[in-house]
Amino acid sequence: MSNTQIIADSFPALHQTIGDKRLVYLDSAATTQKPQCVIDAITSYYEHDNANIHRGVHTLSMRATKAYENARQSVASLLQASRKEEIIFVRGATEAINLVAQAFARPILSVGDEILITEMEHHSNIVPWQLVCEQTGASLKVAKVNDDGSLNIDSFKELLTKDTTIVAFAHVSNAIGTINPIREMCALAREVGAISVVDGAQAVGHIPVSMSDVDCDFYATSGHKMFGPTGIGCLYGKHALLEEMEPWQGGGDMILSVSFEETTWNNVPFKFEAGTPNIAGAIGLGAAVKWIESFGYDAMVQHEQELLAYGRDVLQSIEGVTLIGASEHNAGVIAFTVAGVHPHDVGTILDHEGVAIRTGNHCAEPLMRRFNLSATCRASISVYNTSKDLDHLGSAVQEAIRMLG
Ligand code: C6P
Repeated sequence: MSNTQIIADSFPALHQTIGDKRLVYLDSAATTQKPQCVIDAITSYYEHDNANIHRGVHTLSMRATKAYENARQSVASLLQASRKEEIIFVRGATEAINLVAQAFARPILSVGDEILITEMEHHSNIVPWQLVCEQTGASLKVAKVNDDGSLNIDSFKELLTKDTTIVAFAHVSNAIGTINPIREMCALAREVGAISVVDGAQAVGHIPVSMSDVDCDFYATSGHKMFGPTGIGCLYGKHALLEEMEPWQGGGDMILSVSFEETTWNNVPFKFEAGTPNIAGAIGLGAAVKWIESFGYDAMVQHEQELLAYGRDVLQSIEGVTLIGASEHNAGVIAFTVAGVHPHDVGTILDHEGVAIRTGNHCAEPLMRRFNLSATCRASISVYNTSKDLDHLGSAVQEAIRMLG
């Protein structure tokens, strides 16, 4: 049995048929499948340790608190944060970016300030900034994307000025897979005194990321895109910045003391975790981190890069298929169109063949417009995929062309 087969075996949802066809799951950019150890960690929490955290003196509460805080430590180690207090549990990358926009950016922005993003952002890294611009009078600037899907770094540099207060960009584009040079981009932001916010939703489940190396100010992740459960993610923030910030939501656990006259805040990170958090989600995420570590990023990158090259070849050899934004530095995302067949129809026919891909604008409408498209097909790869999956994708696309092209 090949290594990849052993890996695929630990993801129970992959072992099913769609109609009479083997499931070929190529939609990991939307959400990854979950390894058995993550499912077991969540089940075990509910079966044995279910209790609220940070509040109880009883055994279950102490066990739950320990597991939740261990998960924070695991994420901090994976991201090479300098301390675990720099990790705030949130619902996902969307909530992480909104937290920064409202709790960090909103109080410091005013008319004349600029927020720089790029054309390849997910709506989650556009709309929170538009909201905060409306609230403060700051303005939004957008760096261009090249025809091959890479960032136009000259455009990025040109738009960085003394007025730039915040620079927010994806580590990896969800729609086309471009890996951005985030270390260089954060350094450029620092040169003009701007704060960097990296949307890492599509990175951590595929490539190693080190906060100490990248030296960004904030970094957002989604647990469900890194083999963890939905409804949990993390915001990394530099400790000094988190200390300065006011909380963004009020409630239990985020306070030290409350009176009608004066309320004082709890320490970082609890100041940003009002209310009962997603305890089971955090524990599941902790298990996902351990799974990533045991697999190892070297093996992950090698496997996904081989499959990316293979998948591009498979699709490019089909007449009528055009790859979109297939840059050199790309994670395992293949965006494509099929001449004469709408992406949604391609997706439907592929589903009949057991192949799961995503079609549409991928919550990146401005990027679609940049390529004069309204939608694309997107096949996204993870560690459990094989070259056979990509062969299957190729035959299913040929079937779509035969039926509708
Ligand atoms: N992209 C996709 O199919 P949430 O929904 O909060 O977990 O993540 C939002 C998000 C933010 N940034 C990037 C780069 C993303 O890819 C996503 C989620 C999914 O591409 C669902 S739209």
